[in-house]
Amino acid sequence: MSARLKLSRTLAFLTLLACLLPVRATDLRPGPPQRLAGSRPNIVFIMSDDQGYGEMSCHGNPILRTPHLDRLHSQSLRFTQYHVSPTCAPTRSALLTGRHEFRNGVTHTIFERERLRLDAVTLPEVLRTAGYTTGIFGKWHLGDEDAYLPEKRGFDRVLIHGGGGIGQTFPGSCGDAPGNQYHNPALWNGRAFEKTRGYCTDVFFDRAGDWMAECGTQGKPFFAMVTPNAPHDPFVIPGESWAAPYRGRGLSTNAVAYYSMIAHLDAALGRLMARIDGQPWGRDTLVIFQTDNGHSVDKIFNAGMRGVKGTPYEGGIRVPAFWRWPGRLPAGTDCAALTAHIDLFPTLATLAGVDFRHLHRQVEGRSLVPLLENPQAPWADRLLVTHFGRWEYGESAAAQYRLCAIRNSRFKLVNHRELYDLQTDPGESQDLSARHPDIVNQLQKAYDAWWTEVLPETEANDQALGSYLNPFKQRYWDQFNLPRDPELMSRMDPVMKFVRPRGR
Ligand SMILES: [Ca+2]
Repeated sequence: MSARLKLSRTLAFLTLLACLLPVRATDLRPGPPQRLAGSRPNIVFIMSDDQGYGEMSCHGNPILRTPHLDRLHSQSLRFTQYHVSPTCAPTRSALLTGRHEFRNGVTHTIFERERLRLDAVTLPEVLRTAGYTTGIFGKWHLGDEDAYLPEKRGFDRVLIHGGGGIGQTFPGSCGDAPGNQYHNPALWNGRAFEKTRGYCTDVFFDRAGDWMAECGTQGKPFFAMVTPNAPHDPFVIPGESWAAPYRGRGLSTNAVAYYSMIAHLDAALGRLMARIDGQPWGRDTLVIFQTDNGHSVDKIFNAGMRGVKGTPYEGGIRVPAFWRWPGRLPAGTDCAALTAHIDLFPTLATLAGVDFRHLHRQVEGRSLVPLLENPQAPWADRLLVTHFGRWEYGESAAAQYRLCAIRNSRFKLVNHRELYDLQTDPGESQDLSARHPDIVNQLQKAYDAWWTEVLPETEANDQALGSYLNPFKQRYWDQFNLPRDPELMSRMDPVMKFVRPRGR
């Protein structure tokens, strides 16, 4: 029996097992009369960076104030059990391809292991076949070499920083323009760098809004990805007035700055929403807000969840997901079906009316359209796998059971040994593995089969030797005819990727 067949049989058994368990009541009320498939809305997809589920007042944060996110929340259909990967590039690759990041070769956020493999078909490429114009404003983080840039992966309009964050430098290809900062960053527009003015979040939101207004007047549907790097570290306060409300509240210095960055992002989001709502095409526009992983600042409000960014616990991977489309989606409604980032691709392709059946080997996610039409619609149970990745070079085998999880809508197996019942214990505090050895065993088998199947997909990027200069720095130095900085160059030697930390 092939590994794929074994895996599919194991998954079928587990799905049956899950269906026999009391998952949730099913309401079969009919959905709204308008069908959504092929309705071709404009799509504005907004994703902040390292903002967790708890970083908004509508989710109970006792300190942070986010009036515009709260308003969007009240206007949206919310997927309350929506899961992403534990870190940045992995989530982005899954969103853009509809499959787990490891199948994209993405197992890290640096070291060429953030590169989205070139034979993957991306969401904007598919949307373009349906007549969409596509744009990205913010963080890309799926490869900085020429062939990997968003203008080569389906985006018509580009305004991005390099690497995983503004100003970063890593060995090999991952890194941003030299000397870049959160204020007044130089950004890549697909042809050259533009020296922008203002705080990065404002630049991304406002330029996205300008572009949408252009698209809206042309009567062509558009797909805009607005992916600010905030509130990812470094924690740079946008201005003292944003930080002042959070001082003297018992927060760490980092937490004050972190909250100030989110409050500021909330205002930028509000400005963009006002622009959308002020346009005649606004009602034909689907706005989606989510974040890319849990928060990175420890010891702050976390909505009752365990873990932070980089962990397989819910605090690392369960994030907000708001879908707003006036008159077409129910407002102020929660949907608790088990959903994930891999569902975005098939959902948006379906809304755009694209036939993507030829991509059945790529797309693992499910269309959420039945849930958009009726949040109580039947939703078969499923298995989702999480793995942190980031093993040291050559040590993937040892990482098999490190910071990983496999789950259905009720049970979650963490690190191959801890079992949690998420329906009764969303804080993952009581290990039930001794009580349910049969469920542990089945989930372990499914996980092992998955690991065996996906690991070979990760090797090309693991083995790749990156460039000797970060391409973003090289382009910047060339464009502005600047001398190369020897100190920065010493930090880009790609061979460092293969050097294990001392003491190991
Ligand atoms: Ca992130």
